[in-house]
Amino acid sequence: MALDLVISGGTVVTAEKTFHADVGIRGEKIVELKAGLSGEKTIDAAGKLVLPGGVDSHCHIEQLSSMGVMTADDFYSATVSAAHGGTTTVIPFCAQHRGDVLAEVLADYHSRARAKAVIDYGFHLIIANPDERTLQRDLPAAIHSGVRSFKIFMTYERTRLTDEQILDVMAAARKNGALVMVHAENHGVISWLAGRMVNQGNTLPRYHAICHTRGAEAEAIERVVRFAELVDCPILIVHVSTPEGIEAIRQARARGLKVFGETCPQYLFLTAKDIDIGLQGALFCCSPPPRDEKAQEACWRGLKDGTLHVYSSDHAPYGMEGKLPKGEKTTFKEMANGVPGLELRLPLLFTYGKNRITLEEFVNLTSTRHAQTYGLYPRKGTIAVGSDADIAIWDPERKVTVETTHDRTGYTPYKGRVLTGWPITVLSRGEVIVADGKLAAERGRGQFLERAPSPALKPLGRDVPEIAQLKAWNTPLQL
Ligand code: DUC
Ligand code: ZN
Ligand code: ZN
Repeated sequence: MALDLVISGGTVVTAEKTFHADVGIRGEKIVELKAGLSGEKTIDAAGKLVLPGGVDSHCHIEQLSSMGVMTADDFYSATVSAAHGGTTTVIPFCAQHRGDVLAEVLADYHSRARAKAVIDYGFHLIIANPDERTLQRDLPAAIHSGVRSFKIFMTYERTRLTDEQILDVMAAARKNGALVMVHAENHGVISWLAGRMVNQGNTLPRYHAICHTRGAEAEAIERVVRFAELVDCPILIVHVSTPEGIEAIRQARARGLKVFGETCPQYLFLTAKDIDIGLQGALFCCSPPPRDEKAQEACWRGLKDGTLHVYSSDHAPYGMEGKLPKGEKTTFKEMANGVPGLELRLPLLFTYGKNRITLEEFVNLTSTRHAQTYGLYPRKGTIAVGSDADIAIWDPERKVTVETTHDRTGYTPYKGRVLTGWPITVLSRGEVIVADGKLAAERGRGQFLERAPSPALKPLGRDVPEIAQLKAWNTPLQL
């Protein structure tokens, strides 16, 4: 049967290897990978890199924050922005707030995303209300419907869970085969310092970075690792920002535990100095905050040695109303937390990673590992026969001076940077959705991805001494 489309003459890069081949596409799938293919249509990729589309496993889209602020992006604008940056799959969050019924939250996100997304998407959950119904009924049902991961918070007044609730949620994840993603920062440290700062009249955004201490991150990671060990539940620590936090993950892994780490562009490319520009620093505030050059180096090292497993955007897009709701009177405690990053995640790493990571590592960190970790591989995250034809064709020499992006925040923290290397043509399931920088995708064409249990996330089957003792007494712990 004839091929519908051939991407010819390019250099294909996967997480394993770089090779010359044409990519033959029929319908939505890659069906051949070899030289000399011909098809109904051809895209000439001579001199270009042919990479799997990015998979962004941490982004907030059309989500209400715990403080009641809606993201500037909806499922249309966010996915359009992602596509322009070479990302073809997103996994945003369905956020349960205290008092919310999880099943209703999930249904609501499904209906909004279905109507608007231009690229494929899965979902994680945010669990803020782990009541009986959530734990026994809605969470297992969601997991079995392909939403196989959820995030919990150790800080934020309105979303944080108690230690007992964290253990409950981990037990539900363990029983039903899901991954727990953790926002690990010590709540007491942050709120104690923040209270003192505001009382002293220190209200500018720069004090946000003071309150979210390095130690607060490391302490929470160390604590939650012990919980995960007790329940024998794999976890992924999101948005890791400090050498101390990375070291805590490294040590957990050295003890053989399944503890994964994630970092984001803001921890590689921004520092706390970006926040220290008066009130406008709010535009650079996220949690945890960007740190310093030493922390950036630690993040690069963590990515290189695998302690940090994935590189995601943590796109949390808020416009000026979310950032400065009270104008000049806004204190750092009232700003919406987060920075946009969906579109520039890949071009930033491509540019600044040149002398640090290989092209294969680039693909692994931006695409393949996400698909593997979150149960989408090999449908997503690679260029292989049988995979979805989700492909970004990169011009490695294209220079772009960052001015604006396609999201709706109205700003980018990376304005003025000169990036080298850009995805010029992007395909999703065989369809060109960005052609030489121009959108060619219809609203609502993106599909929901029911995710499989990830083989990487099987529990270890290793008990802490107390759980082993219970088993020896024939009175095992009931999760
Ligand atoms: N955590 C996130 O993951 N994103 C934005 C803000 C936050 O605290
Ligand atoms: Zn978080
Ligand atoms: Zn986030």
